[in-house]
Amino acid sequence: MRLLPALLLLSISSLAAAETTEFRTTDVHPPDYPTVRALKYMSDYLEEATGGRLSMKIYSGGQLGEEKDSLEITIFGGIDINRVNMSPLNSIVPETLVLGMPFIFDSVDHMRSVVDGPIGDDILAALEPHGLVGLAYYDSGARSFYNVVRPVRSPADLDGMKIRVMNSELFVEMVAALGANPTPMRFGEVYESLVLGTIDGSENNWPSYESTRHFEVAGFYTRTEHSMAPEVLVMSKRRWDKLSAADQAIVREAARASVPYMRELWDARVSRSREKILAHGVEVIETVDKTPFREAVASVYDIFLTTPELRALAQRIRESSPAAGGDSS
Ligand code: GTR
Repeated sequence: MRLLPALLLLSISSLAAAETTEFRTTDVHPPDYPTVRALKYMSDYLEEATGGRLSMKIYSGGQLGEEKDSLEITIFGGIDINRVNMSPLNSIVPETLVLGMPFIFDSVDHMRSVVDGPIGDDILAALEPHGLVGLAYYDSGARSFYNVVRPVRSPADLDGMKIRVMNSELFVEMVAALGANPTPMRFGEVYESLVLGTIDGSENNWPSYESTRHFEVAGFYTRTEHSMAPEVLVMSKRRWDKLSAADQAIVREAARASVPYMRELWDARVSRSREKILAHGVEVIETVDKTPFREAVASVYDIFLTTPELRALAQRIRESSPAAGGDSS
């Protein structure tokens, strides 16, 4: 008689222990890319911290769709964790625009200190009312222009070129302001479009330009470094709300723990990608006068920073720049 409750308890607790959760996770990059390796690190961390109860099933290479589409699925709860660039979030969460603004950061270090500080936290918190919980920022370095036509040394060289951009109005206007024809397109379609001549060029950081083999087709790369829109790791709020407070804390901790690992991989990958690109014979314009580019795109600040809150966020970033003697608070 007295055994029964004890047995019942035992079976309930072993059931709970056996119940494992694998978060459905997506990334457009291939398995060896720094973001995907960092997701694996996060999954291992989760697994270890919970004795195997929580982990992540990672679908890399855009198997669950390209960023704009997979973000919508994440908001509706069909994907649990999504690693995307901030830019496809621009139309959903206005605060994310600020991080992609042209030339807003002085350097990668400046960008990292901003996303690591209170400004970064405020922007992650702004995702929540839109159905996404911001877990951490990953790195994306600086984005620069590349094309199949000619070396770009000034905005005039971009004149009339068809340049692929991410699904973000900010990038559309930025490229238009430089005199080129912006073409929003999914990341996975760019290689073929360069080969077919549907577009003349695109813009991205060294690792993405290399991993996608765009450098084999588009042989002119100019270090304009016009945007440092970072990557972000988001979780579906629907999924998040079903977790216990303790598990939410573990998920946040695992995401944060993966950031230094990601940055280490990122820095190494930037150097390796660069070497590979140079060895292939790409004409890299290393030093370019950024002033005419900066001046040409200044108008996008007025187009997109339409509220006092957005302008204040941008100003906080500018004031935190090492050149302005700031600290990212
Ligand atoms: C990469 C970024 C991807 C995606 C891609 C693109 O640098 O890591 O998340 O945004 O650029 O241009 O679509």
